[in-house]
Amino acid sequence: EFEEARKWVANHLVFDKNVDVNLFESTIRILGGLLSTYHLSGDSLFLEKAKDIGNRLMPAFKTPSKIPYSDVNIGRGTAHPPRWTSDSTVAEVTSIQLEFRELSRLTGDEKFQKAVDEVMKHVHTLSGKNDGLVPMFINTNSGQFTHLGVYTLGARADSYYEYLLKQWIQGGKKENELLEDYMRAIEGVKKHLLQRSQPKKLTFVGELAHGHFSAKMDHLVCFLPGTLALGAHNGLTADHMKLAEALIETCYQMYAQVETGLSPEIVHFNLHAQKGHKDVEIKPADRHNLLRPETVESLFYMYRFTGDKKYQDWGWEILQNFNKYTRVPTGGYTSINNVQNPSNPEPRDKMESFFLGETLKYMFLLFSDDIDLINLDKYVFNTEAHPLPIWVPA
Ligand code: DMJ
Repeated sequence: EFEEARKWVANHLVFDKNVDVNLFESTIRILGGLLSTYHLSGDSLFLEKAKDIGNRLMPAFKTPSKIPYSDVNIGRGTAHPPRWTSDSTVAEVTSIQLEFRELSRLTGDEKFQKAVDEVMKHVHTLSGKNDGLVPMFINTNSGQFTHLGVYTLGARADSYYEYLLKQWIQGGKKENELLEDYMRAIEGVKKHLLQRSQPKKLTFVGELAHGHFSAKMDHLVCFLPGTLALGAHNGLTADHMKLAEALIETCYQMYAQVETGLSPEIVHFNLHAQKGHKDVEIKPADRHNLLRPETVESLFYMYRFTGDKKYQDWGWEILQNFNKYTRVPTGGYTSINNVQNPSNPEPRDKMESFFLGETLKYMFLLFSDDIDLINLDKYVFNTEAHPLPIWVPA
C-alpha cells in the first residue's frame, strides 16, 4: 500500500495549481505528512515535495505585521485573509511552527523557521492575554489581538497551547519563552476555566466571555489531557499529570453518557444537580460527531505514560461504537449528525482525513505495548498526528 501511495505522490501530486488553500490546514496535513513520511521512509521524494509545498505557502507571511494570512493561492503565489475580515485565527498562525522549523533544519534554508519564529516572538509580547490565555483572533495589519475578552481551549485557540509545549520539546527544551507561555497558560486554565460538574463532579474546561463563565466544552479541548501528560513526562510539575487524569475521565464521559457512546461536537456541563439529569447536556445544533481524534489521542498518551489498562479499555469501547454507528458497509467511515439516536445516527457521507491521519493512528498506537512504535522521547506528533523528530532526543 505504501508503494502504491508513493507512486501516486511521485506521478500525480502536483502543487502548481491555481487554487486557494488554507495555510494552517495545508501545513499540518500536507507539509507535516510529507516531512513525517520522509523521516519514516528515508525517501527523498517526500522531502522534495515538502520543500515545494513549503515554498508555495510562504507568500502567506507577506503581511504588514508578518502575522500570516489564512489563505494562499499555491499556483499564483498570492495570499489573502478571509473575504469578510483581515483577521487570522490565533490557533492557525501559532500551529504551523513544528513543520516550518523542521523544513528549515532539513533544507538548511532558514527562511521557513524565521517566518514562524517571528510569529511566536510577536505573540509572546502581545497584550490582551488573560493570565496566559489568548483571544481567538489576531489582525494581520496591526498584529494585535482582536475580539478581546473571550477565552477558550477549544476551536480557534486549542493548538496554540499544544504547540507551545511541543516546540519547546522539539527544540531540546531550550526555548524558555515557549515554556513560560505554556506554564502561564495552564495556570490561567486552572484559575479561570476549570469547574466541576454535577452529579459526577467531573473536572472540565469551560469558556470565559467578558468575565462570564460558560460551562461549554468543545470535543476539541480533549487534546489537553494528552498535552498535559506529555509535559509532565518531560519534567513539568506532577500536578499537570493529576489534571490530565481528571480531564481524560471527563472526555471519556462525553462519550459514555451519550446514547450511541459517541461524543457530540460540543457539550454543556451541569453545574447543579437536577433529578434525572446527567453531567453532560447536548444542544440540538451540537449533536454531530465528525470522527474527531482528541479523546483517543489523549488516551494514547495516558496509556503510554501510566500503563493503566483502563485507557485501552475506554479506547476499545469508543472504537466499537465508531464501528457500530459510523462504519459504511461499502467501505470507510462517515461523520454522523446525531449521536443521540442509535436507531438513526444520520450518516453524512463524509469522512474527514483526520480520521485516518489521527483517530485510527492513535487507536493503533493505544493498543500497542511497544514504546518504540514512535518513541515519545524521540518524536513529537504535530497536531495532525504526524511524528517529527525531536532535535535533541532524550
Ligand atoms: C485536526 O485537523 C487537528 O487535530 C487540529 O488541531 C484540530 N482539528 C482537527 C481534528 O479535530
